[in-house]
Amino acid sequence: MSRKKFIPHTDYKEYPVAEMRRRARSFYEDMKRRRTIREFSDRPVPGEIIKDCIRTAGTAPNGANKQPWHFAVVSDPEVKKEIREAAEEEEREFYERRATDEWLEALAPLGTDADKPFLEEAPYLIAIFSKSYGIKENGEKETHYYVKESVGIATGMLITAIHNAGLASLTHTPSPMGFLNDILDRPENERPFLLLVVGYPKEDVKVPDISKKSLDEISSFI
Ligand code: IYR
Repeated sequence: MSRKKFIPHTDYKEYPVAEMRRRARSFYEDMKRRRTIREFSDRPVPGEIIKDCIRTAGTAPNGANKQPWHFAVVSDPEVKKEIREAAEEEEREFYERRATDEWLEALAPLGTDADKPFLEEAPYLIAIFSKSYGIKENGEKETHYYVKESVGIATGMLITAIHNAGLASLTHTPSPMGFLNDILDRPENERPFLLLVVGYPKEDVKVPDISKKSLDEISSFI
């Protein structure tokens, strides 16, 4: 029995080549303005904007369309405080003990340290979980495929959607992040992937003076 069911892809849009050029260039021009920031304003952001950005992330291509992700959106100040305290505990361990000298050297230009006030100041923390396996309605386990790749792609699309909406984000990875399962009450089949801090930048925020590699450095055309 075939379980294939195909429908016409009527949503596809072709643009004239000149229009494609313009779109590709202007999307690049807009994306290269994106910067990771570490100081957030506490100005509120309408929840519907965050929901639409997550809807965008949920359109990501992924292994066998299992959609192995969960986005836990935290705006409750009490929960943010708990997350900050747990993250700072891990971060202190990291900066004082776990990090190698080489790693600390690599982080020096970013000016990071174990204090993470943005975890309380920003209006939203989005904890992204990858589902290492699914659970079917009958309780049986369901294998998931290419989980890291899938969740990585969805997260990239989320970051892009947030930038496109006019907000800023920070990809934060306190390590290990197991405390997020406890605080957010997520099940055993979900692993924290990263914590995305979202909001407006604090007024006059500064960013590290670093740059991206050129096209020649990151690509080859054969
Ligand atoms: N998780 C730590 C350290 C850190 C690690 C990398 I790699 C970065 O690009 C930035 C920070 C922290 O958040 O401070």
